[in-house]
Amino acid sequence: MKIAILGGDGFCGWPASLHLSDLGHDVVIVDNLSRRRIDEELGAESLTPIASIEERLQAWQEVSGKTIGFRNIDVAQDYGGLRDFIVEFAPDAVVHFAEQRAAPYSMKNPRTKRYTIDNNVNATHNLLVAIVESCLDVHVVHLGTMGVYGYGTAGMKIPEGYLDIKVETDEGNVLEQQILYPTNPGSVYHLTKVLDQNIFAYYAKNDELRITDLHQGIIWGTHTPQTERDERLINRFDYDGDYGTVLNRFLMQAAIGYPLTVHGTGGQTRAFIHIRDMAKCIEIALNNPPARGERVMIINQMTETHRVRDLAELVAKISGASVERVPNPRNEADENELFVSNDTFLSLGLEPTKLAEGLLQEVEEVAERYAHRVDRAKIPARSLWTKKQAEGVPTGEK
Ligand code: NAD
Ligand code: USQ
Repeated sequence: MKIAILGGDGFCGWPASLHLSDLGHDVVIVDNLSRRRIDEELGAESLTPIASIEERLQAWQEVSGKTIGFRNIDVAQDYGGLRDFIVEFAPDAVVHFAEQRAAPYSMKNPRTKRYTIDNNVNATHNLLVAIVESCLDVHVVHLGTMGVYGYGTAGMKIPEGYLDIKVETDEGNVLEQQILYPTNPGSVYHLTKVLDQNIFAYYAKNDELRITDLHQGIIWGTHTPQTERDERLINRFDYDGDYGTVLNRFLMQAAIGYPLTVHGTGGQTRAFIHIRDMAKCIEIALNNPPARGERVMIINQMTETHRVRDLAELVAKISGASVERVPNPRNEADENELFVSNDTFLSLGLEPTKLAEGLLQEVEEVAERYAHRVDRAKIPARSLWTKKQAEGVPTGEK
């Protein structure tokens, strides 16, 4: 297949690109390197020393004999560039990772809120318009999030996108239909994924685009079999208070002797998936596209759920780290249950890589190896969700 990977320089996009190239697909990465610029803006680099995109691609060529193309296009701002690329490359599929993905960054200040909405919504919409304009039949595989639903429970597993409902009409008849499962986003970032969902539904209906929306849980781990093949192929490992995600942060904190930062009571339950399974899921999704004219295929891309304090206790047990409960900077429920249906990927052959001590230790070892690169001042999460939390102090940001 000819596959364009939007956001292929990122934490998920890079290992997914290598995985698909390794399988023999013709892969081109499209990325504007904005994530690397945000590293500079925050003064917080990846824990692992990631090579430049040029060096990464050169290294992949050397170790695998395969070529991955690269185009520096801002898919949110440069519509013409994106459309011309789609027409010229004529991909069978586009995997869309190219969004600002950190909830804390999206809540930092007025500028980052507006950037996250502008970037994410425009990136998604531009892609769909470009495909329609190209008149090509391209399967879009988008990375969405479990967080569109707000981690609540309605006494049932969160289904894969759609909810069967019965309503009584004004005439007193009972009408049965399926609707998108109700959303309840918990950050501006998660809100963009809710908006994406509606954009997808519209273009699947109006233009019969073939779209798969993967509602992914929190990724943990860092290596995949391909990124391990050469130091220059190493994947990004975010640990800072904005981009670091919870389990990788705990493993990094354990590695450097920093108390594990549990927000609030740690009763938050979240969905997780290992980075290797993420790449496998993308492969499976690409091999199982919806038909033209079908509604958006929504698949829950997660393999297990865990409570934050249980993860902290597990990491503390295997590493001897201490656990510290810090005031929660977010506006989120202290405690929640989470039950998620993930039947589609299991039925299509995914064999989940479940949380195991060995794998946790592997990530901790990566963190230990690069511990000298940690800036401890960047570890605390300082992005506050509400003005109330900031005691009404205006940010002064334009
Ligand atoms: P990332 O920030 O590491 O990667 C995103 C990439 O997209 C970066 O390389 C960035 O430069 C690029 N990008 C952003 N805006 C762009 C634009 N306008 N034009 C071109 N390139 C652009 O993020 P990630 O962790 O790899 O996440 C990828 C996707 O997966 C995101 O959409 C995210 O919402 C989703 N996701 C991630 C996780 C996770 O735990 N990391 C979990 C669930 C879903
Ligand atoms: N948390 C802590 N301590 C920390 C960091 C986080 O207790 O040091 C808590 C948070 O308060 C939250 C939970 O852990 O309750 C998860 O936070 P996170 O930063 O690991 O994950 P989240 O903000 O939800 O975002 C991440 C990705 C995002 C993706 C989402 C999937 O950054 O791109 O969409 O996971 S999901 O959570 O399923 O919505």
